[in-house]
Amino acid sequence: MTTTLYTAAGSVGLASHIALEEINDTGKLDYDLVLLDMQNNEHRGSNYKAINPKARVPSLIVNETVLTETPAMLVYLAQIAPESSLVLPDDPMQFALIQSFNSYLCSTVHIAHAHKYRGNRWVDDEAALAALTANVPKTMTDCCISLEEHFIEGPWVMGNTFSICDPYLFSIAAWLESNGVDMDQFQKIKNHQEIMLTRNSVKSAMQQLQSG
Ligand SMILES: N[C@@H](CCC(=O)N[C@@H](CS)C(=O)NCC(=O)O)C(=O)O
Repeated sequence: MTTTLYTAAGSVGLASHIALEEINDTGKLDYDLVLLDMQNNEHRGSNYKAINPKARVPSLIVNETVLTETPAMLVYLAQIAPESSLVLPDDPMQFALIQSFNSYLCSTVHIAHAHKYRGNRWVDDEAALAALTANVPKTMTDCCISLEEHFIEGPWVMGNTFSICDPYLFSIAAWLESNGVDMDQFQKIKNHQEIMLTRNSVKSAMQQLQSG
């Protein structure tokens, strides 16, 4: 089996990258990492669009299959490595809660963040674009309130057990300060960032991004 992750520094690809490193801790999966230069729009070039026509990162290529969308990639990685820290719960409701959290990150929090840098996906008009961007600190703060009050149990998202929610939250939490969120209001997210930074998988992924 060949596995390749296409990702970029500062992107949500970090979630799947950390997940791959979690699996590597058990010595079970070799994978190739391809870092795209998003600042120079490499993800919009014809080479990458031949792989992922959506021109977004990440993409996970397993043999001939191209898998996109972070929640799907995380579940796939957990399913192929049940002996790793990513193991999925057998209980249907526990698994549904994991899906619920990751769906919220994908469909709501990531989109609220995209309004800051990619607002022209939604509006062309300059005044509308400025209004959309100006609202980002508020919408992202609202998302964080929801994460803290309704989702994150602590210390890990699902309580005492690490799960595929944790690399995802860590990747998105890295954007919060630049989105104008006052992190002092969100102690659970801050604690989560701290414990994630102690994991080998996170250290290793971040080192690869820095030296890439
Ligand atoms: N729903 C996708 C979102 C992927 C996505 O939008 N990635 C951003 C980077 S965080 C991207 O590729 N942006 C490039 C662009 O909009 O041009 C996922 O969860 O994987």
